[in-house]
Amino acid sequence: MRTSRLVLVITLIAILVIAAALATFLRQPGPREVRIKVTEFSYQVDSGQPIITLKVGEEIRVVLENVGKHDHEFLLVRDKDVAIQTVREELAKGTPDEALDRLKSNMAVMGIRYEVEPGSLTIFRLRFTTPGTFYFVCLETEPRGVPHAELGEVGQIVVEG
Ligand SMILES: [Cu+2]
Repeated sequence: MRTSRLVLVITLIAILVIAAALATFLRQPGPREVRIKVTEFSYQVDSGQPIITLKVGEEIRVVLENVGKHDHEFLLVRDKDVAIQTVREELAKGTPDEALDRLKSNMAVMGIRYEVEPGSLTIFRLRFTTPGTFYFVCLETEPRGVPHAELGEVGQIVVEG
């Protein structure tokens, strides 16, 4: 009786040790997660300044959360002022929304443009192959008819070589 209990305990310990070793073996380190909260009219990265710093080749997982009341987006550009100015000019010309949408998608560096509705999350991954400074902007215009980036919805990405 005592021996069988000992065998049972040893067996259980062996199973636990094997399970722990297997869990360690299977655990792959995932990409670093960066959380961005967006509202009218700003981005907050990991509860701080809207700046993301990463290394060339490093992959990050971005969780973009819209805690505001309007649609927002994450549009990656090289020059934020040119992006704002371009949308301003199109608005002045009365360019329809669909055409403005296409224009914004064409402006996006590496085609990176993600929209996020109020109360929603948009999750995506980012990786850069060259160092430099980029900007993420929101060029949505509701409700004031002004690109949100002009009201402060701008963030910076620094890619270190
Ligand atoms: Cu916005």
